[in-house]
Amino acid sequence: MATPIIGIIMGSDSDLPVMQPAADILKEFGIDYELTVVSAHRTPLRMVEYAKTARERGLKVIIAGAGGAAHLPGMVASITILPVIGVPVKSSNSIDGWDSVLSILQMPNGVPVATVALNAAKNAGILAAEIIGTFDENVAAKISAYKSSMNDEVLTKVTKLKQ
Ligand code: RP5
Repeated sequence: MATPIIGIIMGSDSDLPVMQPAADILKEFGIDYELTVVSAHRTPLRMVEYAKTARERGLKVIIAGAGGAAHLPGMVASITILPVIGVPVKSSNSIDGWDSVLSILQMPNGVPVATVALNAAKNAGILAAEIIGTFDENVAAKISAYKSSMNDEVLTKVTKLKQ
């Protein structure tokens, strides 16, 4: 089994349905990833350990999803020097997801988290792949093909509209 280069973590297993598209798109691009639950509040020591060892274990990017008082992406970013992509998860009891968005987005100067849209785990996966594509031409080619096919799909629809 190859060494994962992307870490996908989430605050709870209840986040998995939202976070799964990140894993799916990485699989499509042929990028090895790991996926697990790490909670900033319920397993804080595991979170510290995960973030402290992530780079030495070979990870290049961390995708972190959480909902509510979503401190996981920011706390992980405060510990590791790897780029962290935050996915605000709309949890069932949340105030339309604004709690998750603002908890992840409003980071202090010096500790960035690249925050994607609410529940936008697929975009987090694509962004992570694009970071890998800066030094891996194979991955870069797959992302180019993906973008071309999106473009073609829209143009096909436009052509049909004209008929
Ligand atoms: C957050 O609380 C998790 O990321 C999840 O989005 C939310 C609810 O978690 P559970 O109560 O379903 O475990 O920490």
